[in-house]
Amino acid sequence: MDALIGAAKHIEEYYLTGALKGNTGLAGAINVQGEDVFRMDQIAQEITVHYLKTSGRVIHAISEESEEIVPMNAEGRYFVYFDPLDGSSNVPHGLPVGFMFGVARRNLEGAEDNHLRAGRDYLAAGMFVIPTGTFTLALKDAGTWRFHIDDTDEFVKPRRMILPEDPKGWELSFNSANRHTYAKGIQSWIEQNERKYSFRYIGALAADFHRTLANGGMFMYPAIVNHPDPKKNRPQGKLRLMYEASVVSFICQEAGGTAVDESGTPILDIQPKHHHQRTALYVGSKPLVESTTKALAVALA
Ligand code: FBP
Repeated sequence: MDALIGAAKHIEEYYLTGALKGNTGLAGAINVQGEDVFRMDQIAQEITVHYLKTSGRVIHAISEESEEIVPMNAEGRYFVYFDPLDGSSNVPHGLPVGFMFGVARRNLEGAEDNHLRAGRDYLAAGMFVIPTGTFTLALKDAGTWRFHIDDTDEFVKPRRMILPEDPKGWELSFNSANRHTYAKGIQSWIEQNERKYSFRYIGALAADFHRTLANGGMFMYPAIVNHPDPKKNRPQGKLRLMYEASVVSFICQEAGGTAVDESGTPILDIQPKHHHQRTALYVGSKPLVESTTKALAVALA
């Protein structure tokens, strides 16, 4: 955990001085996801790999910014799945981005097991919202806790995070520009529900979910199945399962919430077939998430 915290602090330092040092631009490369890579993505990746390797505790890692699995320490005991800088579209503006991670233990007893773990097998998951100095950490069967950085650069004052049950303060978070490309069931769900809740969208999963966790409600990135240009459809979803969706779903579950994919399958039960596998995501307060699953099922019936 010290390595992850050290990496996050270092990334935040670079992010805070990004504009001054000219690091907010594109790096002129395309990543495995087919996206333009920002210089800050590369910096965050290099910093994280350095800290995890130096810890000596990690056997290998999976990162959004690395096509292949990143080998680390043969004697390592943990797998780490991370997105070193989530919400890249916010980088040029110095707006909130996230450093997200999930941790699973290597199987020391039995045969060498594969690293493709379902979120349910994670031991811990967390996210730093940069540059806000907040760290949210969930530990298996031990809840979700939010820490704040103090003036000695230490994360302190852990506060237990439980999703508020009172729907009065709940919020909805999704890219409204995509609404007409969603499945009919979700389009009608939005029409029936959007006036009941405030709408908030920062464009970075870590930052948007950070709010959802505090105020309740739901963040969703549904499958895109009705795009006027069929080539732009994304029936498998946009967000990545192992280092984005499973991370916020693990954190949400430990805070009393839930998360599902387009078919209503719990995100934490999805066994990854590939380390950059994508998924649709509905995460947040149980009543809202479950009502989207019903709406999707009704529309399909
Ligand atoms: P990366 O920036 O790490 O690729 O993450 C994907 C992401 O930026 C999420 O953080 C965010 O929720 C979503 O994509 C925003 O997508 P869009 O710009 O389509 O709303």
